[in-house]
Amino acid sequence: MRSLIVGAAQMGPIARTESREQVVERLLALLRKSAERACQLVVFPELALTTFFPRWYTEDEAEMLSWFETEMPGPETKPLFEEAARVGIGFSLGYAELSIDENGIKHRYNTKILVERDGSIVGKYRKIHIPGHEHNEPWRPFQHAERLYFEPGPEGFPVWRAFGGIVGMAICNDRRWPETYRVMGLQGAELILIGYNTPLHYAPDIQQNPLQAFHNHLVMQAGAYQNGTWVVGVAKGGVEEGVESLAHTVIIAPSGQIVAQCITNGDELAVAEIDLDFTKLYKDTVFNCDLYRVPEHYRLISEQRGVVPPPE
Ligand code: CDT
Repeated sequence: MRSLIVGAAQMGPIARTESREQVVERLLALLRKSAERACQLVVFPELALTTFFPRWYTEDEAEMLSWFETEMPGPETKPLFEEAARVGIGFSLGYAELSIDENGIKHRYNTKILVERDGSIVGKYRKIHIPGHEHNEPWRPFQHAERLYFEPGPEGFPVWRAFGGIVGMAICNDRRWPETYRVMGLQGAELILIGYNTPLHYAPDIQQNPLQAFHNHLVMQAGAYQNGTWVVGVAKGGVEEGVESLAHTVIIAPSGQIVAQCITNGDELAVAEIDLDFTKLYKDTVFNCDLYRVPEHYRLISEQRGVVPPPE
């Protein structure tokens, strides 16, 4: 048995006025709870240092960049890294990243990092499936302008050897796309860490609103089962700046079963001891990819973007 005790550190709302220091205090409280429960790895949500700012459209670059981190750790996040290393707990943290390339061009990413128990960053994932819209859409009760704030990550879906296993990451809307899990599954992922901010109100089709919790679990349970991997899905939930977001944080086994979950909309820790060897039961049997996959019949998945129906 390759045992790992994992904490899913759900967060309640973060107010627009809440400072990074105040948010880091909340993260530290969750980290200390994780230590009390012997966690070796704790997973925080998407954009865990700020309110979910894509709900506001802006054309003011300074206002936009005020939500982004230029270094990690920076002065406000350093206490989290230090305390995690002191208590020997690794963590995964979502935040908005401003990166400046060798030509001086600014890139804005929706990013998630994996930090080992000694405080070193072992991996960085930048969100690929950027949902919502780029332009102001005043007909909506609130905006979901992620396509204004973020460009898709250029590095695909890497996995890392860490915490005694093979670990990957994904961010929010990524979890709805089966390709996300499969690309990591084909690299042997045994544990996929996901953070999300999911408003209950989906403006393009409000019939989906009451199904948000169902769809959330449906996609992550399917991704876990079909790839024989553990999945940890962590929400920032509750009513944030007037917008209600889904909670329903979960830890899911390679069988697709939920083994731990949060029951509130606020800061809460769900814990499970997971056996990374349990992945073999699925990876070596029903989802033995070497034996059963037929990639020559899957070419459309990577060659084509949209749907092309047959001629009339
Ligand atoms: N943060 C994020 O990716 N949220 C989306 C909302 C739905 S699309 C507007 C999600 O997939 O949950």
